[in-house]
Amino acid sequence: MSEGYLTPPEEGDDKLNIQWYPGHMVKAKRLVQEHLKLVDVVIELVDARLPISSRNPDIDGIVGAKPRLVVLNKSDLADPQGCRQWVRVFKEQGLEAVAVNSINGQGLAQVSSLVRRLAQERMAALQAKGMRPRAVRAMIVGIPNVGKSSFINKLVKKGTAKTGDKPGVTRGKQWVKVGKDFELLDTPGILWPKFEDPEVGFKLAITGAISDTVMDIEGLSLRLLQKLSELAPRQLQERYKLSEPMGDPERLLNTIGSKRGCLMPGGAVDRLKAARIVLDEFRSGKLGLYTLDNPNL
Ligand SMILES: Nc1nc2c(ncn2[C@@H]2O[C@H](COP(=O)(O)OP(=O)(O)OP(=O)(O)O)[C@@H](O)[C@H]2O)c(=O)[nH]1
Ligand SMILES: [Mg+2]
Repeated sequence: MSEGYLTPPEEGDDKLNIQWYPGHMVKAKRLVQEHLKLVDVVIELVDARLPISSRNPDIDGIVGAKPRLVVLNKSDLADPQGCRQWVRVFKEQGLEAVAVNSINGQGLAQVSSLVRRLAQERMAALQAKGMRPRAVRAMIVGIPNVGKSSFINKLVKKGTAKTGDKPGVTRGKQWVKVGKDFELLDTPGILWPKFEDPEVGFKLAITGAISDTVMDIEGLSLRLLQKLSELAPRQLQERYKLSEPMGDPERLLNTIGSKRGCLMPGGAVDRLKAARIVLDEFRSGKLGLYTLDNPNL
C-alpha cells in the first residue's frame, strides 16, 4: 500500500481519525481521467467483502459512458452467498460484474471474455470507420490495497500461459498483453473511498484497506470484537476456545491475549499483540467469511 496519503491520528483521539490528502486525491483522479481516453473498457476492482464501501463514490461520473466491468476481488474472503447477491445487484444496475480471487485465479477466465464482449460494439464501430482490428484495451481502477497489482499479475500470467510464446510485457509501451487480443494498461488507477461515514471507515479499516500505521490498533480490534460477538459468537468461541460468555470486548481481548501467549515481561497481557492477532485472523478469513455491506439495502 502506498504511504503518505493519510494523516496520522491525533494524540489521544480514540476515533478513526482518517483524512485523505485532498491534493493527492485530485491528482490521482485526473490521472485516471487521462488514461480513460486510451481504453475501451474500465475494470473496476472492489473488495467483495464491501462492494460499496470500497468504491469511489464518484466512479459513475468519472467513468461516464465507457463500458465497465465490476470485479469483486478477494471473493475467497467474503460470504459466497453475499458475492452472488452482489453480482446480481450490480447487474440489475446495468453493470457487468464478476467475483474473482486474484490469488488462485478463480473467475479470471470470465473477466477476459466479459471484457471482450463489453468492447465488441466499440471495436465494430472502429472497424466500420475503416480502422484495422486491434487488441481490446482496458484499465484497472480501484482503491488502495484492493488487489489491483495481484489481479494484473494473475491475469497477465494466465494470458501469457495460454498463448505461450512471447513474454507478456511490451517494452516501451504501458500495455501488458493478456492473450493476443486483449491488453491492460500496466499502471492501475487509484481512486479513493469515501470516509465521512464512520461505519465505512471502520469497515475499510478492519478489512485492511487503511494502513495500520495510522490507526489505533487496539481500539479497532475492540470494536471488531464487539461486532463479532454480536454477529458470530460461535466462530469467536471456537477459534479462541472461549468458555466464558461473550460481551465485554476488553475482557475478551485479554483472554485471547493470554490464550495465545501474548505476555509482556512481568506477565501482563500484551494487548497490542493480541489486537494484531485478532485483526490478522479476521482479515485472512480465519474468523469466518463476511460480506460487510448488505446487498439487500
Ligand atoms: N485472499 C485474497 N487476498 C488478495 C486477493 N487479491 C489480493 N490480495 C491480497 O491483498 C493485498 C493487497 O494486494 P495488492 O495487489 O498489493 O493491492 P493493490 O490494489 O495493488 O494495492 P496498492 O498498490 O497499495 O494500491 C495483498 O496482500 C494481496 O496478497 C484475493 O483475491 N484474495
Ligand atoms: Mg499495487
